[in-house]
Amino acid sequence: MHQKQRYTLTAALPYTNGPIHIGHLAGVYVPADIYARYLRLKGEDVAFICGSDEHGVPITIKAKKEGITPQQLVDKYHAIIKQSFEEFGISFDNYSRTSAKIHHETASEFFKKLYDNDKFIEQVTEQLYDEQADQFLADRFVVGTCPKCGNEESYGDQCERCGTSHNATDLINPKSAITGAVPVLRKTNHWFLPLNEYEKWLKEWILDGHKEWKPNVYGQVKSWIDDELKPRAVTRDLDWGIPVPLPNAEGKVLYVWFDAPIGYISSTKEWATRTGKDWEPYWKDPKTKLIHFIGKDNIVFHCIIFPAMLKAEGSYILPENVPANEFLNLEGNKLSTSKNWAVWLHEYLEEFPGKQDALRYALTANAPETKDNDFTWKSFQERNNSELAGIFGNFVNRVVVLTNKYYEGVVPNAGSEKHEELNLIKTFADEIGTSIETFRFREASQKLIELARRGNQFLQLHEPWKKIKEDPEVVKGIMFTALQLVAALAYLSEPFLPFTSGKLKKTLGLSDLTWDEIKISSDKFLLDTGCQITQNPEILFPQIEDAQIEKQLEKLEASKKQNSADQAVLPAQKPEIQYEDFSKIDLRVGTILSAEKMPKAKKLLVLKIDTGLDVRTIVSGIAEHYSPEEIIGKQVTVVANLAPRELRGVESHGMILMAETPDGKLVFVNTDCKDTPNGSGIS
Ligand code: B3M
Ligand code: ZN
Repeated sequence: MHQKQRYTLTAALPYTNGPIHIGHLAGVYVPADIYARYLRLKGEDVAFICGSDEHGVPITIKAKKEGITPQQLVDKYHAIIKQSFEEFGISFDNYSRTSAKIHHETASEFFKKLYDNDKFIEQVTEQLYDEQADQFLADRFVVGTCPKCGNEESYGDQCERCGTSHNATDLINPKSAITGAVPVLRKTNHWFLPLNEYEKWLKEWILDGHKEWKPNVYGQVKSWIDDELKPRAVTRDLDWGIPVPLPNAEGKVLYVWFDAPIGYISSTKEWATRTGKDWEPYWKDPKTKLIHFIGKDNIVFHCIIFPAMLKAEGSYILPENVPANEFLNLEGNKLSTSKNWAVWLHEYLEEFPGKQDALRYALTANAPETKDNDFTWKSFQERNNSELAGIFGNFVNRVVVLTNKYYEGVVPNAGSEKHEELNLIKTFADEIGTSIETFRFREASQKLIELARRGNQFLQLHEPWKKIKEDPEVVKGIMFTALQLVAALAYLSEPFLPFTSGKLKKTLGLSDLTWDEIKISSDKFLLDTGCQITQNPEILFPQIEDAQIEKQLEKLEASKKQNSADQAVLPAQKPEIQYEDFSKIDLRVGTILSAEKMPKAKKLLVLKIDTGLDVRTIVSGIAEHYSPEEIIGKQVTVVANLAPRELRGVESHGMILMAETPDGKLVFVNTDCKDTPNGSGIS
């Protein structure tokens, strides 16, 4: 009887200040889901835990920007995120939220226990204060230069470039992200976790005890510990968050990175209550393996701060591993929520219905496991069309079609010759399993495709379609073997391609097996002789067409344009003038009567304009933006009393007003005065 190993798997709680994008999926949720699904197939006892991270300054800032309350914001994005995870097949056992009562209770109790056991230092310190906004500045309410790497856009609690976590007062040249004001220092009392007191223990636990952790994680942790750990404030002067459960703590809440990791525990409690389980073994039994799936920007919180909190509390287990991934970029640029430079999961699900596995596979095959990596729509199309459809789908389709053609879908007998390819099933089940267990999901996904490739090679080698006439008995053995390989793909693909696996198991009429039961032996097969497979197989991986990719690239192009519009640096306002100065300008409504290109001057058009006062020639630099014929009859705003000047031998008398869009197009200043005669004054 298999002795179940208990696992608590956590996936970073996404902030509910925006939807999930492919960076979150590649970095955290797809690898975590592959690992959870695999362990379940191994028959282990798995609690796969997540939930929405609903506190913290990012939430307040975004709510203000959207003109809604923080609670309305988190309600909106919690629903979108939860729904999109479900549709994408991220198989959490529980997805909770940190605004839930059970979390407020759990986090408050946790804090109170540390407080009662004198694990905090209470200090009155000088914190950054914005006198204009009349509030203290913490975390993302303040930006400044990172003391470690010089990044000038570091936040108050963390620098996104080097990952360093620091106190806001460590920032150089801090500025309020609310008003832009230079903050002053004002006294306030907070509770600090003295991380420095855990330095020796962290060195022993991680640097000596977990040398097997991924180098990108181990390296970052080592550099922090070497950089000397300092006390970290675990409370804030904010009005959105979990109130500090102490009498003299009016207007203070728990720091979001203190409460959020405790969200894993409260989500486990919520799950246990719903399923009639005991939550404690998942967090307190030393035999349980706790594994945190996160992105690299969360390493310090999951390898130093949260473990120190768990150690201080005393009754919890510590993470067995923290296999953090690096970052995913998009078409060569950093993914960015604020710049809308992202592929949003909920939009993908709408625009590519039924293609969850295509994205799961592309993000796994190209995952940023050891270094940042780039997602391109072209590579996404390639992975689906050449690998999933071209190798995996092609092999399955050939075998299913031939089985229907030769045997009306009934699995033939094994034939006299035992093909060695049957051994591939155990070999690949073991190799894929090892890759998954060591968090090498890219490698594991490529082994799955390799098994399908070997299936195609087996068919090419034996060419059953040529032998069926003169050697039907031999063909039975070939097709029997090929069918076992297809069945193995149905089982082994489940962690990576759960939707495909389900369809294929249905096509083949397969029941569920554990991972070890997949490893067939000489007398126990996956598909027995006589079994009936479907007569009309579903195409597993429809082609992704160029037009679909083009549409996505156009969407990104539009984001880029919008970004340049948002970021266009407007020229400074010109020096102030008096009304008398302005009243000298004579603006009139005019109409373009004719237009022609100025010879040898690609930018200039020679216009005849009826100004109401006269019909005059005005030369205008709009030839690269408008053709002569398209502007005849157009009403324009004319600067009528501008002194005439000669341009390329043509006397131009006046000017028409144009505006420039962020991408440099010239547009007519809107004189929508269709009932206004030429010559009417504009003021
Ligand atoms: N909300 C995710 C982030 O930093 C953060 C994770 C919390 S896990 C306890 O984007
Ligand atoms: Zn930095």
